[in-house]
Amino acid sequence: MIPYGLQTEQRIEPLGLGEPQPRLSWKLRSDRRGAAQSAYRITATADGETVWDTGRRQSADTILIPWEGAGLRSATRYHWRVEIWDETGTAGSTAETWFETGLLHREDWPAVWIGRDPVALPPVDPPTDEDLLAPGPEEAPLYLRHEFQLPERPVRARLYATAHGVYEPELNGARVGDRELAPGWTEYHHRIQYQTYDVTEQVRAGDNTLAAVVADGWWSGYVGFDPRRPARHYGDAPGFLAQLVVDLPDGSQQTIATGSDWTESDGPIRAADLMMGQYVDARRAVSGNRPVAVLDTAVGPLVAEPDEPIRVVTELPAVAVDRRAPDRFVIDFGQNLVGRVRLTLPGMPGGRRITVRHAEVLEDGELYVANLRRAAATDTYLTAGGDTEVFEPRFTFHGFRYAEVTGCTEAPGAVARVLHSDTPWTGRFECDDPMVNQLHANIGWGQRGNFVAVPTDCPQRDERLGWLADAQVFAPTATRNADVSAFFARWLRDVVDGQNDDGAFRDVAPIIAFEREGAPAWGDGGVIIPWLLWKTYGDRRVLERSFDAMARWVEHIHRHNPGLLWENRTGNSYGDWLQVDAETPRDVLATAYFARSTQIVAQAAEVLGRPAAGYRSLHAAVTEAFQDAFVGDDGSVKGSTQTGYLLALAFGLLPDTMVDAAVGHLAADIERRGNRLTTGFVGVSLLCPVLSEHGRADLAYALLHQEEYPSWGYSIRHGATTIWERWDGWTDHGGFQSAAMNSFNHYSLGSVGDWLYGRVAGIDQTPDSVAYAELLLRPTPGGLLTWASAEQETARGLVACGWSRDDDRLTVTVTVPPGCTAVLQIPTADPGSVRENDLPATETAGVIQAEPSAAGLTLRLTSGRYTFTASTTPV
Ligand code: RAM
Repeated sequence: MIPYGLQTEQRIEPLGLGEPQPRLSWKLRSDRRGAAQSAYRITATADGETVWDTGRRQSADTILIPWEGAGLRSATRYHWRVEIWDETGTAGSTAETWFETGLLHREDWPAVWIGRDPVALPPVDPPTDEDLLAPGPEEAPLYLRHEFQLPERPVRARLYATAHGVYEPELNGARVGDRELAPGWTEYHHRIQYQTYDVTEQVRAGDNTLAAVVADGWWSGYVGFDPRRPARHYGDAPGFLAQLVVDLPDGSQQTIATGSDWTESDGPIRAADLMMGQYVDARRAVSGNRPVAVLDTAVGPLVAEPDEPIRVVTELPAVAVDRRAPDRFVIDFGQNLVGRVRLTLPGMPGGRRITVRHAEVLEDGELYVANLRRAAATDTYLTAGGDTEVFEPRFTFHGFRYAEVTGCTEAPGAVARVLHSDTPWTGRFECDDPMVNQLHANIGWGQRGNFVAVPTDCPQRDERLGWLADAQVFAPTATRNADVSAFFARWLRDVVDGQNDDGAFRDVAPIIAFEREGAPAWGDGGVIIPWLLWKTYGDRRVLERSFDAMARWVEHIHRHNPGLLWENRTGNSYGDWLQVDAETPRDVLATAYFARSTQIVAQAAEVLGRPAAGYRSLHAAVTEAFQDAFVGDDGSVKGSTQTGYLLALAFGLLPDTMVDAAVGHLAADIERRGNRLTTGFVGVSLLCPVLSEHGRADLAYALLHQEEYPSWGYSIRHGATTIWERWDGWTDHGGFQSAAMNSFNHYSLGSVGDWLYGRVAGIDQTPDSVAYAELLLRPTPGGLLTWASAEQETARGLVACGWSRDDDRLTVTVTVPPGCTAVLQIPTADPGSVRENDLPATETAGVIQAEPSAAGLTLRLTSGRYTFTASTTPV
């Protein structure tokens, strides 16, 4: 049995950790059935000294074990190793890793914020014709610079840096690190993240230059759909803060920090904005040496970056470059993606204007940009002149599949550079239906493109906001595809900070434009996501840190709705947003969420050992109020919409005696429409899971395979490579939906991904399990599929489940990580036929219990890899 994937604070080898009591985790892998950890020992060292030794601890724990070693020092590298003992008490292998602390104390920061001194700006030349299209000097990014000398080459050098805006550091002319759009976007009024870079190899003896380019970013650029510029959400202009700490061979230390002795210059980037694009005049060198202003900003609130930054994660080559005019090309990258284009331009005279526009879709063969609204998404490059030139904008990103390049007469080389918050990818799903595989791919691309600093609704138009409902419906799917533990935990701090004095969460976090109280299913994201992180990753700390806010949200709803139906203070009350041909009553949806959030708060209170009884009884009372007001004697739910039934069934709001009737109403509505859905953002996440849970996997499959409008298949049939915002984003009958709101890259309707993993392939956990300790494996052969399989790298190790069938045999393959158990349900009408190799399931090593039922055979398994076969006589 081998420990692997060691993490500190849910990250591998984090550099610049800010958490004073980090938590350590490892995963386990073994080929042996029943393998489990019985004990562990953690030892940690810093500067060659032992700072923690747990000794042998009799414990199966592997996740998020809090640091109990010596108090952590700033800027120190800690090495830790874990040794494990297996279930027989035999010492097993060890594994090691490290983390390095950032600057843990305010006093660690001698640096001061610097920015442009408007008084020092050069006089503006009268504009030439060409310049009329160019941005003014006050919009240009900051080119900051500082020269310094070192007596010797350092043995260690760290750069700590952050910005008001987005920045890229440089040392001695070379870029530092691989982060994009640092410091990311947080609720800047409450905290700005700093980044830590290991620059030991980039600093030298003698003369050195530390530089940075800083653009507006979220700080002072366009954000959301607020047309003001600068929108002054945070500040008027960019700023920068950095310090380079070098350790010299003689044991001395020097700190080079931002201050009044830095200078500012002009450079080729004349303007850069996340939504508008970047304007580069390559003829301009970095020149001039103007004094900077020391900004009147108190240092802080600075926090260490707690999750993986945004990076360029992959590149896609152009699949077609189509000449449309002597100097105009339309390029297809074959995939709706988020990032930017890197152009390789043929040799040209200086000053040629190259323009790159972006679009997700084409209309009559040309870029369709109406749905970008005010986001210009246009990059401009004035050539330097001479040989081949490479242009890639740096301080902007676009959502696009197509790019139009104007201004060169020879086809440019083009590569799409895909960027997103670099959450490690952990999931794989596959089956034999290409359309379903495409759906899964579309969901993954929607996740990539919309996990950029915060979980956004869309990446292309003038919006790109952290909408809470979108996030909460999609989060379960996101946890399947990637390790989003640290990403969501960080964003939740913004959600909590956004709560108003009355206890209301908002619709979006960070708060931009939407000052109103959160709507039902939107504000509830502040309750649902911390709970999900606890259940999926075993992250108790995020639950503790969110708990008071979660409770205040429920109390806020209760206080304004003493009748227990959520009718007042519903904010923008979006209902089942973008549903089709059905109107779920808002009070039904709101009250269902009131019940659900109250239930979660009660459960969270129990986990944390806080008083839960009050929330338990409130939950019972809201459920009763829901039944009295909305549920008919025949099991109907007011409004009789699919989403109404889904909410009532998924959230347990019906008396047991009415569940079957409600399932009947739900199924009848779907069937009456020819196996079509009507669900919007809220209902869709429950649709297939509820049908599977209540014996109608057949209908869930019918919806999955549906290719007529409205369905996932319909969008795929029309070329979708991401999930659309609306079922009718484009239809045969109506063409494009209103450009006022029509994104082709929204993840919400992709929340079905959770069901692909959880039911189609069959990976889930039992209701009381935390972090997949007790798996619930329910492979569900059905629909047009003859096989499906999924794998997930969970917090405890690799989980897999897959099945295949032919005319008379069903084969089920599962992997249960060491220390975990599994309840595996094998669907067969002949439970006695289940075997592994030639042995009946009951005699198979690792099978603890076997229970036949009408639905098949339920096996309780220890850890290990298993392959069972069963007869496929229909159940
Ligand atoms: C749209 C957003 C988002 C949704 C809100 C209500 O503008 O794109 O997806 O949550 O409206």
